[in-house]
Amino acid sequence: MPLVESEKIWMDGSLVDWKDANVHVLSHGLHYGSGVFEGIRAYATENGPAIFRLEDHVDRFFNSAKMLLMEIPFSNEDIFSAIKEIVRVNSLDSCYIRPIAFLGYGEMGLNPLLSKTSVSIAAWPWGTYLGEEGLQNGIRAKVSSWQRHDPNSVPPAVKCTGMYVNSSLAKVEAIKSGYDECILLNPQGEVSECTGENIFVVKGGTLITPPISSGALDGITRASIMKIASDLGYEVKEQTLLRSDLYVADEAFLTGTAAEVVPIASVDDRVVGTGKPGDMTKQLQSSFFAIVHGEEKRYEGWLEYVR
Ligand code: PPE
Repeated sequence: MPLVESEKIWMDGSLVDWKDANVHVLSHGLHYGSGVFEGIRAYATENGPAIFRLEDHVDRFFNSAKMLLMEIPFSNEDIFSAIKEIVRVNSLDSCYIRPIAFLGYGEMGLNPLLSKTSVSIAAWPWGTYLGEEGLQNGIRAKVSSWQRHDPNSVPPAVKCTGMYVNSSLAKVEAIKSGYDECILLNPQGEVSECTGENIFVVKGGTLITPPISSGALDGITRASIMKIASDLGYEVKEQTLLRSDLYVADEAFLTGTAAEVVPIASVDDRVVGTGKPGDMTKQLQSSFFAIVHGEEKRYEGWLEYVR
């Protein structure tokens, strides 16, 4: 799917035309993967576009930078308002938002401390990440032959551009072997997450997701689903999972900002449950979509209205 362009991109404090949002080929981030980013969505509501859990995304953005000792030359408040502004100026009702901070042009060589950080924020309409069919009926997943990063090589908690080579390898493996998505295990063989999503299973009525210490990103959709499920009265556990736990789960699904909430129909060709989206999955999926569209007043605190 080609990118649907919008008009303006926020770059280091100014609004520039989409086509002019360029960087130098000797930018540090391009050579060494020295960038941190976020993926955020805004959804249409009856009060105009609302950004989902903006504060949490901005906090995670700054924490990623902190872990890399990357200095962001803007305050948390500056980035928060710039994100709202970019949705507003592009007159977008619903969109995906991509803030990125990366080391720019200035010095080459591995030492990142010599380069200045550039920040940009783009927003554009982005439809269903894993396809409408997947969202409705579930996707076919495969356990990847690639492992998630060991926390002593690159911390999985950092949403850093360079570490997505690992996710891309796994994504390509999935596609080339006829699956929709890969699940990655950590070096100890525990389930961590998918290429760009967290993973959940349902077993005996309990909702289970691997702990962050298994190498998963502290997903904001993950945290939202855990809260929604517990508000609905379900038992929710963070528990280490092995790949065999996925094979015999009653239900499974993945969560992410881009992907949203997507049922998993099979893992390594083992049908999960009935192979159709399970009851809890469907209920959590529909609550999630109602909440992001502003239809559930008790979760209003998660919405940041743009107008
Ligand atoms: N794990 C990984 C590795 C990941 O990249 C994401 C988000 C998640 C879990 C879910 O986190 P959250 O969005 O806070 O619920 N992946 C982003 C990038 C996707 C892309 O293709 O680019 C996203 O969903 O925006």
